[in-house]
Amino acid sequence: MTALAVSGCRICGGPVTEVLDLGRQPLSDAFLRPADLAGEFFYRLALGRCADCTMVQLVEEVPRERMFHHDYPYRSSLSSVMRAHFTGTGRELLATELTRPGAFCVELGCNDGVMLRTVAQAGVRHLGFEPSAGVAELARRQGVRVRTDFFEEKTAADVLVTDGPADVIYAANTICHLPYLDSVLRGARLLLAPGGVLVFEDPYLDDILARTAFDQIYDEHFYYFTAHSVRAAAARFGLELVDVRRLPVHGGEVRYTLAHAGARTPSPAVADLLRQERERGVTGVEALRRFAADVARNRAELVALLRSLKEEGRTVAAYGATAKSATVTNYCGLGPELISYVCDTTPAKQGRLTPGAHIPVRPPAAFADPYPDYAVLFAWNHAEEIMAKETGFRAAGGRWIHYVPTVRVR
Ligand code: DWN
Ligand code: SAH
Ligand code: ZN
Repeated sequence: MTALAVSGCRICGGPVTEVLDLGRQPLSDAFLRPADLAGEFFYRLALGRCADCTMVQLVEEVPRERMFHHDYPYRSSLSSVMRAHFTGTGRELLATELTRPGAFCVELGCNDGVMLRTVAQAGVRHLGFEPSAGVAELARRQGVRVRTDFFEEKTAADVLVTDGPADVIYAANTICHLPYLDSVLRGARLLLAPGGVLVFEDPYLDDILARTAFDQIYDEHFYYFTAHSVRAAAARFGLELVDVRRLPVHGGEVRYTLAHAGARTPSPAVADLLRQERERGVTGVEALRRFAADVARNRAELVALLRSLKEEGRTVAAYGATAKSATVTNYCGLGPELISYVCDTTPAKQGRLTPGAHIPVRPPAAFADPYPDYAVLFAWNHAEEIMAKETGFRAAGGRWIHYVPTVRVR
């Protein structure tokens, strides 16, 4: 199973112009044991834009089974901010869309049950799709009903037979992971009740560009949505964009709501965001070219800083073995000689080496033992939560290195 070069837009078949090449990259969530080093998988990470529907997407597709399997390490519940976000989301769905007796909620990428446990605890009918068996099992332990499988047209059709139509299909940080979005949207249309909604939230292209957050680009993130590109994709499959809401999580996301075409009146927020996107030029190719220049500058500055700290004999570690950091370390060529180790709370990442760069991952307890002089904040999207826990680092004279939106030492 090698990566597939995509010929044309995965949604509409239109011509895709490549705008940013981030080079040869490993699987972003494949944390290695020493024995795995020989067989490491690589693909070419590059971003393209469809000239016809404006969808920004990767130009190579990694087979889904290579990314999402029983050892997939990411656990949504390890951040208290994200737990609160998803508890709030569950309560909101219960209060707005899941009110009729017998209402049915399907979640794609339910992970460890961080959102669906709230729906399950309310006694509401639900089903999570989660192909990564390890995290699916954690969700079951939270009382969540899970099918260890990929959602797509075929599996959606099965659920329609076994459970009937869905009032809500919800997905966080999952729809953008699915290159076969055509099949997913066909499946959603099939499974949604006439008045049902597909609600999904993913990193927002405008926030990525505005913050030079190039580390949001990695194998799992196949699409980089805007209201324009989502509206166009939905329309091809009989769905309509009826609401949008900007979210502060993960560095800036948008929650999109799709309904059957003509079933709901779009909220004023949709026209507003479409207008903002036109004004800001987010959907054009120029914004992406500017972004590519920003990314190259960001890399040069980060590499120069880390090399000079090394020459001065400073100790440098990192915090948060994120999927995002695979792009940073491999694009910038940062290995253990520049970043000695990275601390992370995820049990399945600890004691392993980061993909491609092979930086050792240690538990957070190792951070203060002793503190490094500098720490690169790879989990910058969780900055507040991490700063609140790690106040001892700065108190001991330690300094954080940020690279989003610009390289700076704090
Ligand atoms: O889209 C995706 C998002 C939702 O999650 C997936 N494709 C994969 C994953 O991406 P990521 O790894 O970049 O996500 P996070 O949430 O930025 O990862 C944070 C990492 O930092 C985790 O490995 C846990 C760790 N962490 C920590 O060590 N201490 C996190 C917090 C909040 C902490 O206090
Ligand atoms: N919703 C969680 C997890 C996001 S990570 C959160 O926001 O934190 C993306 C998840 O999608 C992974 O757990 C992965 O296993 C799952 N996934 C990948 N392909 C999928 C598919 N076709 N259907 C359902 N889930 C899928
Ligand atoms: Zn297209």
